[in-house]
Amino acid sequence: MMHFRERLTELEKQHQVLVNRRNEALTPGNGVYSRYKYPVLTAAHAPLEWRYDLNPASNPHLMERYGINGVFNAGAIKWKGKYLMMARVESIDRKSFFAVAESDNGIDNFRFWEYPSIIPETEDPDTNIYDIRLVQHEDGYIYGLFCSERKDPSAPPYDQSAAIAECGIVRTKDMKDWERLPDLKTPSPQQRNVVLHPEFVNGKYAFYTRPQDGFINAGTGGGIGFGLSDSMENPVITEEKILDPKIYHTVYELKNGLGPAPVKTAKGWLHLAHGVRNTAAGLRYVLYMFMTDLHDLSRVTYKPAGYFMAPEGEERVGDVSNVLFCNGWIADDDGTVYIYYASSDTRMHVATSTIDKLVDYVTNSPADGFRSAVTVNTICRIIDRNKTVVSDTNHH
Ligand code: M1P
Repeated sequence: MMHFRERLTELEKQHQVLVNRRNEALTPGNGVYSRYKYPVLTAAHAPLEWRYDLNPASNPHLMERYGINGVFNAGAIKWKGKYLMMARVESIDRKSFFAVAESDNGIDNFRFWEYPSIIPETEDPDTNIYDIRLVQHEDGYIYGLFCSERKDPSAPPYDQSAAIAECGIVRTKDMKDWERLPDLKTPSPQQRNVVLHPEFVNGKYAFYTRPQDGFINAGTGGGIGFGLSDSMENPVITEEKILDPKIYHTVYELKNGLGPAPVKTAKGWLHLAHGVRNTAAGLRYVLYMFMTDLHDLSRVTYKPAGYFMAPEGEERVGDVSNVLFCNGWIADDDGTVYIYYASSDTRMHVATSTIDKLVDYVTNSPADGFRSAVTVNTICRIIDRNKTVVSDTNHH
């Protein structure tokens, strides 16, 4: 049997190999973004100090004492020159919490900070917290909006899964000390995927919401909503306007939700969202993009047909298979965009693009025609146009 010291050396070696592994872009890709060979953050990236009692006296077999089940759905921000992900870390007890991992280049060598983030509770403690969206607001704070889940107090005793999802809010100036604010109040009984807009709108705080009737089912809710609140200390939205509804026979037929906070470009606000449809194999989550007007934030100006990214290869398999989810991206000063997406509620990946490419993709890709005949027509027009391109190319 391996001795304590040998086991520790082996565990440390494997951990170092993992966190030091260089990532590489996969080519040629689809021209819109590049996927990367390796996931950027996984359960195995969690420091050994979180999982093991490293004292040979109290843990002679060097057993894992508190395992990590998954690392996914991370918020992201560039902070003091480093690329930070604030991941949803799920331990073996099914509880999620947040932990920051940082990298110098945004594509590899992500390392968790020494301790997970300490998120204060409200008077009504959250049972579970997840899916934080980080926003550097123009008021000077970094806000984190996340899903706070509690047991539904009105559920009968035989129903142990009914829950209520609400939007929890924290803020910080240093990414370390988090101040908890009251949960957001909206006209909807439940909320998930709530995102703060980075700028004031008519002196108010603007939110993207996702009203829903039930914990899983959006019911009469669904769609990405938009609403305003006078303050963050008493966050209340009295009116929610749906800016991007769920639509029959699309990739966002069952429900949808905004991903990270939108990125401002000369042509409009770039949005990344997830769309969900039901299948015989369960729910399928894909990512899609759209753009909103610079002055009327609730007006969608461009929206390409279908998905931007869907689960591929090993991304398709995990705790909740067939899911891509994104709640963090970083638009860098040089125009590079780092899209941090999770696959199957299990691990984090990165895809890179640029503002120019994403604006080109969103503004020049054909919109959804909602019927097979329109899709065929769109593809025929692309073929027709390519005939002239091909004869021109041959001519030269
Ligand atoms: O399991 C897939 C996702 O399901 C929920 O997302 P939504 O509210 O849009 O359905 C969330 O629990 C999310 O964390 C999870 O990845």
